[in-house]
Amino acid sequence: MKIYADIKSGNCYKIALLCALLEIRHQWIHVDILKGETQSADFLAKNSNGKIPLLALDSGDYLAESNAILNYLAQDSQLLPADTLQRAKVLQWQFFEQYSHEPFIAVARYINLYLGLPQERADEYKGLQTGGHKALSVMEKQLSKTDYLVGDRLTIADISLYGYTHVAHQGGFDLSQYPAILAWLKRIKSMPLYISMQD
Ligand SMILES: N[C@@H](CCC(=O)N[C@@H](CS)C(=O)NCC(=O)O)C(=O)O
Repeated sequence: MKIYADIKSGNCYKIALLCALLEIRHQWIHVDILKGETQSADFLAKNSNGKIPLLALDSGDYLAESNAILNYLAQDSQLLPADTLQRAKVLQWQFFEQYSHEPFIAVARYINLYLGLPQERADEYKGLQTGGHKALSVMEKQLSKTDYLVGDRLTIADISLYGYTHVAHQGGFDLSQYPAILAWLKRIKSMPLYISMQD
């Protein structure tokens, strides 16, 4: 299978991390967002939404949306619980990630890291901090009670939220006020087969 992606994007890195942990063989095809490669006719023919990550299966099918890709690739693995309620809780965190976490933390990081915090987006950047901290507080509350977001084992819910949380400082978020999140980040980083964004 092929994965169209950019390792610096948290949404794409989630897939790289899952593939590393589950030792899933794949071909990684770098796509440069800033050069407009997601908007080329060739790429839009694969994903009309013009976004990475995109999984291209050997069957000729394509699958977009990072969390859908995680669910697909993690099927029948220990990273996706078999129990219906536990599985729904994984989805609960993944929907939370897309609606209450990523739109603040990933966007603040994009404005700062990719765009170099231009003056005309400074107010927007500042506004994103409130929503980002709210999401981090929700995670902190859960992680003060359990080692992982869904119980006592790593699941793809953790991989989804790890993607942008571990680089949240690049969006101006100081994680030192979230001890449970810091301990969780450390726990994930020490997993056998873990790879970093730099890898
Ligand atoms: N909800 C999507 C978001 C994907 C997304 O926003 N991808 C960004 C990179 S992180 C992208 O491809 N942007 C390029 C563009 O919009 O042209 C997911 O989780 O995969």
